[in-house]
Amino acid sequence: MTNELRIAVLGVGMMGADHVARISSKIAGARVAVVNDYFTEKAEELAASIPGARVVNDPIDAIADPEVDAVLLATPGPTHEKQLLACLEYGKPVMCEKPLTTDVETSLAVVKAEAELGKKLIQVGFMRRFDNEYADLKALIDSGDIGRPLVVHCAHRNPAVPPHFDSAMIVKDSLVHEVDVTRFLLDEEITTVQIITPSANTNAPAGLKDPQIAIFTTETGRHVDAEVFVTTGVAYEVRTEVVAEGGSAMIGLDVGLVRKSAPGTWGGTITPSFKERFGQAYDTEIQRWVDAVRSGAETGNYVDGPGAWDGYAAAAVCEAGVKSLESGAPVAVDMVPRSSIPGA
Ligand code: ISE
Repeated sequence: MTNELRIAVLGVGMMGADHVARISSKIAGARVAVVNDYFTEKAEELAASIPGARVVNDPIDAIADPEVDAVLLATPGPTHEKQLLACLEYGKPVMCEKPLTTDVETSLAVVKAEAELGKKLIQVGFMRRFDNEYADLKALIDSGDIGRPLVVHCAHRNPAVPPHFDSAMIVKDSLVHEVDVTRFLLDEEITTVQIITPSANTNAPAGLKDPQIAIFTTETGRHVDAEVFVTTGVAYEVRTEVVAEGGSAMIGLDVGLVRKSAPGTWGGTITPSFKERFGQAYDTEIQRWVDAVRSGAETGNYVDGPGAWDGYAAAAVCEAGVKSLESGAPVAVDMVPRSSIPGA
């Protein structure tokens, strides 16, 4: 494709608006052609600030629009199934912010619909795979230099979350990234999940089970633990340590510049949110997606990164996680084998 990719951005809340700004200022070979949001005024205000962008009020009309080449979905999760199926129906490549859909059954239906089409059109926005530090860690593991990984320790801390965030959302919205990181780094599926809830943070909203400690077991019996703590009141922190047979490696120290100054103090800055911590990852993710879509007609491949299957696997692990949250016991992940869906 020689022309710029014309993207429809559906949903312009925090993430969608961030992607609109990114596409308009940093991404080569693409522009925002259409903006859609449930709140029309918000869409109109944003479109007015982007040369050549217009508002289409109905999300399915935006997907079907003949002057739209690809779709970026940053709409609420419950709308994804219908919108993804529409993207498949109209043959539009789509970058879908997580979750793929909000439950396992509909995620599987989307995987099957894409497989039947025989074309990979869906990419899921698990952006950590594009973060330079995670990419380095993955390359180190794949090089074999530290031997076979046996254990992974993850820490995932948010300073605060919106008021509607409940205990299950800690699993589906936050822990889900550790699920994807585990599958990405270890290249195998997660088979059981246990979630332990220690004494809750007294500064968290009443009833919120925060922090949570998740334990995953993988197909070959490897162990992953993840501390997810979303009301620390401090900063955004994401760390991963891999312990292998021939050494260990850690990313996410997030130290940046360390300043020493009189009278005898030292320190640096703290990262406020995922928008800053993973800014580079989002930029790389969207640029690589745009490049893949632009060359898709020749290569037959419209994704460069996690696809619908990865979204389904994450949904299945999170469903087991939510069950474990209620019982505290390990819960087996219920997933169909990938080989049962030709083309998935
Ligand atoms: C948020 O929705 C994200 O996706 C962030 O990456 C994650 O770190 C945060 O915990 C979630 O709430």
